[in-house]
Amino acid sequence: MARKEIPIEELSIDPAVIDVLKLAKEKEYETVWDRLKRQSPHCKFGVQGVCCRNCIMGPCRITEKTPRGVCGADASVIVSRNLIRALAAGAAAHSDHGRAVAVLFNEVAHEENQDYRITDEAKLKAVAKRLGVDTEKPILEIAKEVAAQALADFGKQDEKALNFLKAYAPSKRKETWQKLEEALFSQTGKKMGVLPRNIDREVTECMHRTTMGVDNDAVSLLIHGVRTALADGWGGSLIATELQDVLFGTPNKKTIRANLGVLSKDKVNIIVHGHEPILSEQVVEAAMSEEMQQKAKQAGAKGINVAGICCTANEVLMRRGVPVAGNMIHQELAIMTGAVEAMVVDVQCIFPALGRLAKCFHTQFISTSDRARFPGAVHIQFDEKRARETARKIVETAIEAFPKRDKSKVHIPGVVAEAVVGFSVEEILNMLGGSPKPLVDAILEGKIKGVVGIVGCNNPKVKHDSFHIALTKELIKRDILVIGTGCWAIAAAKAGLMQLQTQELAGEGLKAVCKLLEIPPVLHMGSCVDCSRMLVLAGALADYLKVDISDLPLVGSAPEWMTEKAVSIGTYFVASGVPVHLWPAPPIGGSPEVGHILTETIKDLLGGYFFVEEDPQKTAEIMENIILEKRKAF
Ligand code: BF8
Ligand code: SF4
Repeated sequence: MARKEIPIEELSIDPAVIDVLKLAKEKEYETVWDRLKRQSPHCKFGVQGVCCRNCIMGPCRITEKTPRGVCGADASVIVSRNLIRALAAGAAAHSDHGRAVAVLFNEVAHEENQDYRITDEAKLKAVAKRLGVDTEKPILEIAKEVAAQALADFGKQDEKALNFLKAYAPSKRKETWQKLEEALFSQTGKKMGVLPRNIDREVTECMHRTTMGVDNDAVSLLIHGVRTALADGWGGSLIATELQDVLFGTPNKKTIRANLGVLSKDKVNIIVHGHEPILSEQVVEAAMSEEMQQKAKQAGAKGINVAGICCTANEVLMRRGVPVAGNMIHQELAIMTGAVEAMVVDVQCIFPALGRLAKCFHTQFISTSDRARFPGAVHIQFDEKRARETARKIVETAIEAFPKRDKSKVHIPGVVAEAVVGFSVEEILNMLGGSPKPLVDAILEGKIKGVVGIVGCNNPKVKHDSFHIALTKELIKRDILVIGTGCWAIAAAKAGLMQLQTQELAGEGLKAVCKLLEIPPVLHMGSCVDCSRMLVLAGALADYLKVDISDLPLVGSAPEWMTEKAVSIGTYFVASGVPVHLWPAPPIGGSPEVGHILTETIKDLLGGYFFVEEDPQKTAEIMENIILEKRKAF
């Protein structure tokens, strides 16, 4: 049955989205929802994860009548192989981003790049201290050693755990992983590694194991998935976050504006979209320069306005207070406002559909990464060694497009919300007076029952932002502090949940704590690689209390998730001891065995586990029950 026509009002809870969707319908601009409708109903083998294309004897599809593929692989093997391939892709995306930062940081340390510099020496010293690097040396010497350890995590060939994981993961959790490796060996006689050795190696090994005729044991495959996810969370993503902070500054509290209304009707609008601040920081810098502002004025504009979309938005809003035009689903809608001169993209979560759409407007759709090409895009290769020059060229291209703007097509919804953002772990500890004690006390006293971390995405299968917002409101009402990243954070900012007034929506205990600290009960912790900030915060609480993360009243969630990166994030939270909620359901329905392992068996092995729930109210209820249960053990 084809997906039925859904009224526009039912597609999103965001009034700016509804406004532009009405325009899209009138002008017949194609959107992600139109394409979803045409793709529906989705192939049920794909939905259940039982389609295998890993060799050319197939493709094979598992049904009751055909329980094995041509090679003999059953549903459990196929489902687990597909799952960890997706996980490997997600871990690779985050980690390739992390590598780019590590390589650049290494160049800066060796004075091989003049366009970037070390902005936050205090953070560099803190990272160095964790890694066991002597911090009494000159700053560039410290940087060189930190860079060497980061790069080694992508390339070392020994069997030891990642340098960053060893330096950052809390003690009890490291013991848990170590013991699990030993227990798996003594119970099964099979060696199954949990501690990641090298980020690239674990991803490569996922691909190797899942190729035809290699690993055909669901448990062994899934345990390697855990190892790969840990290489992302306590490796690639963490390296990205920490070294970006060193290069661009550690975020602190600030107020920003969010939603399509941040676009300006009389300035050159540049949208930075994608993920890597290596690019967006330079574009923001160039756009702010007097020279470029003057050029914009010569072109008839009142100046230049930069706004973000997706995680790039989160990076520049956390550090620079740049406004955010929206989350993942806003990317097409932003162009439809007719007011965007340039949509500048790098990698991840960028619709290839943008090229065709941009052609209906004066918008320059500019791709910049050698890893990411798009049909219909103008490519301006971003070269870190000539970063300033390239950024200037990008901004000039946007300025040149301004006179071509068709004023009759401009339609900017007047929807904007303010949000207090910038909650890095450092900023949170700073507000707490330097120690996690006040937060721990508030939790022990029950003023804050627990903490829920929410991540990512938008998915047109779910009413846009609806799960994010309903769940967040329900949790703060129950005195549960909500922290998070990615497109969830943008949803919360747009919905006004990151304003101080939101304290009034929180339960009495949480409200009192937030008033004291002058923070909203909903904390923006950054982009998706910054999920590592949540791990570090959990680790700090665990080490402070001398317990394991799995003992803490913490729960994770990825409502509205869509990307393979979320598979990796969810798994590294589970592997770090946190129960994780998912909606939509992951493609594992074809194997009850895999479902059981991920929702039950894994609890005893790692303390964390997955659960799936479609209803936000029920999800909040389940989360509260998990939290209350964990609190009993305190
Ligand atoms: O890394 S939340 S839709 S933008 S994947 Fe993508 Fe999901 Fe948004 Fe950022 Ni994260
Ligand atoms: Fe089919 Fe096995 Fe080949 Fe997969 S690996 S396509 S199940 S024969």
